[in-house]
Amino acid sequence: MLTVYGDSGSGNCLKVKFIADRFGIPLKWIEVGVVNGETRTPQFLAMNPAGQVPTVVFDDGRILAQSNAIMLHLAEGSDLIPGEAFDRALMFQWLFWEQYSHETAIAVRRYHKMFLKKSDAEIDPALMPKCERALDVMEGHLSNRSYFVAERLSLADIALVAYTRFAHEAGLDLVKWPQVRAWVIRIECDLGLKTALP
Ligand SMILES: N[C@@H](CCC(=O)N[C@@H](CS)C(=O)NCC(=O)O)C(=O)O
Repeated sequence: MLTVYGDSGSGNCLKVKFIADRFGIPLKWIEVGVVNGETRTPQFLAMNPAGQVPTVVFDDGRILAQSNAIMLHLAEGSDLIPGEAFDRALMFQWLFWEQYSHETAIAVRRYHKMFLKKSDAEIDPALMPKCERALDVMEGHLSNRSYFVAERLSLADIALVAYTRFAHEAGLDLVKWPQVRAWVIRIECDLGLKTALP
């Protein structure tokens, strides 16, 4: 049984659930609230000194953090990781981009708006153009394809959909990015999820 320490409002944490559900990996979810500081308790920090969820514990006691590292481990050898080396590198390209240029904009703006309940005026004004830029990059990439890599579902799509499906909660209307909107619904459907889009 995989034990997942996660906040169910977090796209990073939900990535782990998406993969576990897809492969029928039984999991025990332990809710750890980010807003109320549960990632900063001595007990949690002893498990993950970075103080972040998701953090997973395997049956043998080994601990792993970082959503994309956890997904890669759970999906090892599966069709969610391209077998061909260049396609696999492209998948990594999008996983790294998601963490550096997408999650740091859309997830962060959503967090300030939805979870910290800040008004737009209180949120760093640099975040909105960064969010829009990320969606522009995705829109361009999806203009002539249905999936991010190799025209099939991969971890790149799952990593990127985790927060894109909540873009409206960050203050972005995906109607302005129609290819991205259609792709979100496609990936949610592939994952058996009810759409999160309004
Ligand atoms: N790059 C990490 C980010 C993890 C992360 O920032 N988690 C947030 C919740 S989405 C968290 O635990 N925040 C609490 C904190 O940093 O104190 C991942 O992908 O897992």
